[in-house]
Amino acid sequence: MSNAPVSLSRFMLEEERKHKEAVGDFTIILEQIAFAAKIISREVNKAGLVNILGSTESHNVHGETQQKLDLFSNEEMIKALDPTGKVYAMASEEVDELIPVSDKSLEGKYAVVFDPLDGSSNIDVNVSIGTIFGIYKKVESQNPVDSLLQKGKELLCAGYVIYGSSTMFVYTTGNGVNGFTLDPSVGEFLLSHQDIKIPEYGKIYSINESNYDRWAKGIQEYVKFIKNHPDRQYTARWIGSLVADFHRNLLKGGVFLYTEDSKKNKNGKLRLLYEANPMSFIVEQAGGLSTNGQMRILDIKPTSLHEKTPLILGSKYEVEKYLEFREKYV
Ligand code: AHM
Ligand code: MG
Repeated sequence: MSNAPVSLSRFMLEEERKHKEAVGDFTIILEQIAFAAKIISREVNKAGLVNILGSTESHNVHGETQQKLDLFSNEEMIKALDPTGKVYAMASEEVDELIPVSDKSLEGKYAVVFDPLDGSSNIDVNVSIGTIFGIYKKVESQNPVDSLLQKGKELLCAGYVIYGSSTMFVYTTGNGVNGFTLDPSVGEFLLSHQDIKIPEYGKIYSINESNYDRWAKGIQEYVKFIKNHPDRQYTARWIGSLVADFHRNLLKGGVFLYTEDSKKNKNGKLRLLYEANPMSFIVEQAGGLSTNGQMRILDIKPTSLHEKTPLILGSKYEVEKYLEFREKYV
């Protein structure tokens, strides 16, 4: 019995039982995100076969409008969450404003932020992509947006799903990070990576070095230092898919950076609410660090749904070194 695989559902129920006050609402939301992830995973896997890729306007053989996978994923997330009646406010990378919810959801006690399918430039070329999400408790306010513009440190839960050589669901509720791999034969996520801890330092650095000439001196000097590190030889890895780059570095150790530059990404490229904050909560829970170069990501007070932030996260050593270099070359 003790060797029986632990499904995500069972794991979540056991976690819920640890909280006497829990009434199950939170578990329902997580279950529904996992359900949407399975559907997205199915579509991602067959994307090449059914030619689902292409513009939103294109039509399939039945004359039906085809959807891009990122819009499809967005709808799946909303369709999974809204009927629960538990989610009072939602924001997504794919939707400019607050997502309208049904009347019964107005009674909900939670707010959810998500990037339904991150790394969309990789969809057409069969490279790993992912879903990122974060869950907050609703705040008392007339304006539902206030429930979404909370600091990352208020997150109750954050997670991501990676659609790679296998599909994995990784999440934390502030009590360690656990990973579950989808067993397609039973359609269940099974516990495969218990209590994930990021190594204190790694050998991987992930940054889009094509931006080198547009970085501040401190960033350039940091990358030079990493490349010529006195104690070990680092290697560069850049998939261009945050979930995939982050997932690898979480398991192996190292640093991921999307910094500010003087031209295209004046405030970085990644979004605070549904990219930087959930990943930062996860990395801290795994023993790593996350910063924008000036402050802890989880301490930033968001001011708009889609604001961007420089994001540097990973093993403690490499992130602390980054801060040293930034301070030295102000
Ligand atoms: P997206 O939200 O439009 O998919 O863009 C975010 C992605 C991240 O997954 C990745 O880290 C980054 O963009 C890659 O950027 P670049 O194209 O500069 O390599
Ligand atoms: Mg994105």
